[in-house]
Amino acid sequence: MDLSIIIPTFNERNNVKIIAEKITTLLQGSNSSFEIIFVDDSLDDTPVLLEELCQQYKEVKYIHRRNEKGLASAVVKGFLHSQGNQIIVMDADLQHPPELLPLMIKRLARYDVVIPSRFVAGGSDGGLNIVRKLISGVARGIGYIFIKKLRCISDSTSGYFGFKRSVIEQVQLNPIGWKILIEILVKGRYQTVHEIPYSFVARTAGTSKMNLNEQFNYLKHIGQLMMYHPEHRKFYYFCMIGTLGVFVNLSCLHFFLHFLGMEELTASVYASSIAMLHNFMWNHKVTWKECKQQTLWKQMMQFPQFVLICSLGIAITTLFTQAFLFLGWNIYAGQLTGIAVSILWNFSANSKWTWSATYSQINADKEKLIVTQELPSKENCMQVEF
Ligand SMILES: Nc1nc2c(ncn2[C@@H]2O[C@H](COP(=O)(O)OP(=O)(O)O)[C@@H](O)[C@H]2O)c(=O)[nH]1
Ligand SMILES: [Mg+2]
Repeated sequence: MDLSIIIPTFNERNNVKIIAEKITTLLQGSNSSFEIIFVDDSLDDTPVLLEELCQQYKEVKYIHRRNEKGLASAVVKGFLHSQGNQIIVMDADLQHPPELLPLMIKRLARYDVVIPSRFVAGGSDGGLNIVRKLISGVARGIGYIFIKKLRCISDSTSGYFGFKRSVIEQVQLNPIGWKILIEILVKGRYQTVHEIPYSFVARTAGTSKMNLNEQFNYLKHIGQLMMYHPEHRKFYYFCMIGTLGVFVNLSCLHFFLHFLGMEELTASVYASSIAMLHNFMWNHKVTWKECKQQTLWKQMMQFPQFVLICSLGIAITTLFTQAFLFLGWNIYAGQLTGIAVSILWNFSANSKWTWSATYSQINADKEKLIVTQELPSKENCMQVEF
């Protein structure tokens, strides 16, 4: 089987017939064999219509789940029952134009993942109202900030996408909620992604099932995926240890000032030194635990290196604070900006020098992903290397 098209459905009685007809008309002339798998959780009579479609078209199959619900888990169920070498996921409500399918199939011969995108030149998300546009934009922004791999994908929350089966082979997919594409982009095995512009149109029949609960599920899903990649995990451990270090620092300062009666400057320097030692030990034991330096000399240099890098981090923060004061801006905003920049500096520099093996791993990952875009003029162009 060349292609499996997975369509999740929930109360889509007015759409299933139209989409099945459109897809079969579009693909029947092609040389590829295909199947359309509806994964249905409907409470209305959609399953009756799906049964009729199965009689009418040999390509149509459906799974009806009685005790389960949820878009992403329905799609995963579809993957498990599919046989195609290529897999395409799309909504039933015709907001994802089936007319794009022939081009997607053609591109899937060359690229591992193909994503019709609303946000590349020639695309549009006109089918969403202003509130949905805002929510969708914030959701994409959150993914962009917290998950590095999503940063070079313009439409990572899309429900319309295709990929080669090899991308998900031996990959454990456990999506929460709706956004199965981010799960595949984070966990899947692929090296090339191709984006095709398209216009997301408004629904003409049935209603949207998106709700507030799904927005919370999306945040949970992002949280889960953040910890999936070892490099992401390292960064969040680093931040958590740093936050704990602040409490250690303040508690020590209080102890030295009020219980030992130390002079302020001495108390502050001692408190910061203990916090630095605390951070170093935890980062060594947790964040970069698998990263052992080969020579004794390198091991001995780790702590001084860490102190030097963190001291430069403090200098960066001070620089920002001073710059903000000079410009007449708020000192707390300056301190916060400085802290954010110094966290990035501390993490990158310590990855690169103090626990250096990790850095080469990050670079190795970077070279692997190539994202290209379909352009109206040329066939496609190189867009970004991640
Ligand atoms: N199987 C299944 N499909 C669902 C579920 N929720 C939504 N869908 C389908 O997922 C697709 C996208 O849902 P839709 O309501 O159009 O979301 P929107 O496009 O973001 O407004 C449609 O084909 C829905 O029928 C669900 O719980 N189970
Ligand atoms: Mg829809």
